[in-house]
Amino acid sequence: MRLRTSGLRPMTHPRETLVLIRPTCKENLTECNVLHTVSGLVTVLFVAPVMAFATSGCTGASPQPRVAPGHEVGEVFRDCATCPEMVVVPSGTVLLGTPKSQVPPGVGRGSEAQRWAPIDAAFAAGVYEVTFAEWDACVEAGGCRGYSPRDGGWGRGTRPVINVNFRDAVAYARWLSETTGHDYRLPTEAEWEHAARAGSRTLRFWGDEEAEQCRYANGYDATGFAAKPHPIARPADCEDGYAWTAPVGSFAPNPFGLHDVLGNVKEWNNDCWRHPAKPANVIDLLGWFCINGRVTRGGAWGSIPSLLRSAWRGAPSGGTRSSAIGFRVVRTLDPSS
Ligand SMILES: [Ca+2]
Repeated sequence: MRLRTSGLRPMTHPRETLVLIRPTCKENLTECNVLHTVSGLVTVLFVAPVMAFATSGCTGASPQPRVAPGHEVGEVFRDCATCPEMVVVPSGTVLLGTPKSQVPPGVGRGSEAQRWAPIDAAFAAGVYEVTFAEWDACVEAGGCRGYSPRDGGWGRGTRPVINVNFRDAVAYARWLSETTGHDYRLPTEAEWEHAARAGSRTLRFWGDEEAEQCRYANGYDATGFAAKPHPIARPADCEDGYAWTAPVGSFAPNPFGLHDVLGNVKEWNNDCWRHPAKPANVIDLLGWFCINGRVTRGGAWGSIPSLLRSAWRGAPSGGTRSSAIGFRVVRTLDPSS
């Protein structure tokens, strides 16, 4: 076992608050927003009884970050020679979504609404997006449906695997589980966003600004524009050096030590797309297919800056095989693993 330290940094950015854990109900924007606006003597005299009542409804709040017994946050491991490198992240109750005032134009109303979500499973996340080398090892071992996806002429090896649909990604996770005896799978939306945010409440794990994008993410930048000018789409005002996919880990990691959570390729999640404020569709619950598409997250090499945000949500058909979509696996941890 070793601990990842190179990618970790103290979460002390003035606009970055540790939000892994809901400390009190006062932090809940939907349940307790009114309480936030009251302070001092007024709070003591008039609001305390209301606060006591309101906080009594905050069931499920996590008093401490949760980590599977026997594991440490930042612990990095690999379950086999050709398996993805994994890092342990904390669980807890986390804040997802984008503040209403910061939702970019064009994003569907309320589709990124802020909400608290419990992350019940202790888990480890892939440090990198699954690569062609890892996918090809799966195929050589008889897994992954024997499917060899095209690389677009961009190369294989450490580049993220592309042209894989949702079922392909699930097949890879299933093969990993069978090979290692551990529970590998695709992340839920909440797990993905939690891992991508790594404690940040800003639009991106490095802050709100686009200016720093080229240090942390491979998106549609000056390099991409030079290779493929778009008449309308505005590239990031910087140069990241990659017009298409980049080898995984080419950019700085987030505070959890995860690389390329934003940019490079969009990543399949295990959830059907639905509006956060609406119940799941009956057809979705049947598990046959997702009526509104499968969720992808993170944006890709061709994504404009407004899509390279922690809360951005894509919804392609689960059967889509695209040069802009890949995936990252997670592994459920339990005390015996
Ligand atoms: Ca780029």
